[in-house]
Amino acid sequence: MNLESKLVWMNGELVPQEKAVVPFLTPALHYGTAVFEGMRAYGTPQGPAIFRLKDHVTRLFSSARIFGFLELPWTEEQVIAGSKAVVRENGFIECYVRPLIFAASGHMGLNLLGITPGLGIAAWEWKGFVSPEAEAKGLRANVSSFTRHHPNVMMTKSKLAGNYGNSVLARTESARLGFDEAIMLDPTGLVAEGTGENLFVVRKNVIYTPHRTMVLEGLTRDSVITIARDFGLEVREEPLTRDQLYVADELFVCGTAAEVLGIRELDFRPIGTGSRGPITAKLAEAFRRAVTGGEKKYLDWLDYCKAIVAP
Ligand code: PPE
Repeated sequence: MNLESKLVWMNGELVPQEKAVVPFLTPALHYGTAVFEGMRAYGTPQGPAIFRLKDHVTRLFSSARIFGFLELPWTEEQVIAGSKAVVRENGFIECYVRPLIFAASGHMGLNLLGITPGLGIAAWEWKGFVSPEAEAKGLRANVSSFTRHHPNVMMTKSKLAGNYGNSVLARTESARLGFDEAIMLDPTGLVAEGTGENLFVVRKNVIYTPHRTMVLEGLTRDSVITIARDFGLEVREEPLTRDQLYVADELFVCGTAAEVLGIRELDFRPIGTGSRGPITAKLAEAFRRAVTGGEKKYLDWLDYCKAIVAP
């Protein structure tokens, strides 16, 4: 079972988990009017550190601005401090950290005016995002029958809770069909992303990924692009079609929860050799070294929580 935070940061203070509850008539629960972040703390030689914490918190505030939560009573610095406190005070070394700004009270109308926002930060140990077999060999995926949001329908650059109905439709369908993950196409039919990850193609030693226009600007995506270019690999952001995925040498997805995962099969077509490819493996290993403090040049991606590591 996943270990969850005993202490949750609610509206500026750490409270026991039993007190971090919201009433049934919380607008966010009914309308998906909440924005969130997903980040991870990793064990490093300096104790637990949250990977790209500042960038995640900046994206949380961007999500709030995009959605229209305009006046928030918290600063980015408070959320940074609160996130570190949740990791530290719960005694976590490695965990997933989830800040969420939500429509807490005011009224039940479809309007943010007059709504009071709430902010909670919790964490849990999120192991086994996929089976060990899928992690080692690569995922089996399908192209979803559901289309990724058009950016003028839902705000795809915002991690809006309501957006995730789209991902849940696709992921549930995929699971019921017996796959590990779904790849979503955008409203023009071009490749967008996974349900909770960005997507990459490797072909003839060049790495391709869809441009940022239609997808979430993933921080893992950004980190992987940096790592790949530092290896001297060419990375191109350009439109990709479904059939380009079928003829890839390698495919992989990446995100905070997923980290870097190969795709070994798409729509029943084996990709490349039908196993996780060598460039994917190299990037996944380098990413792992970066997040755990094993790569000097990426140390500034780490924000230490200053917990004492058990001997
Ligand atoms: N696209 C989507 C739609 C998405 O939700 C995520 C993160 C990404 C791309 C990758 O972004 P980043 O984490 O910054 O590299 N998805 C979050 C929630 C996933 C879940 O299963 O829940 C995450 O990975 O935390």
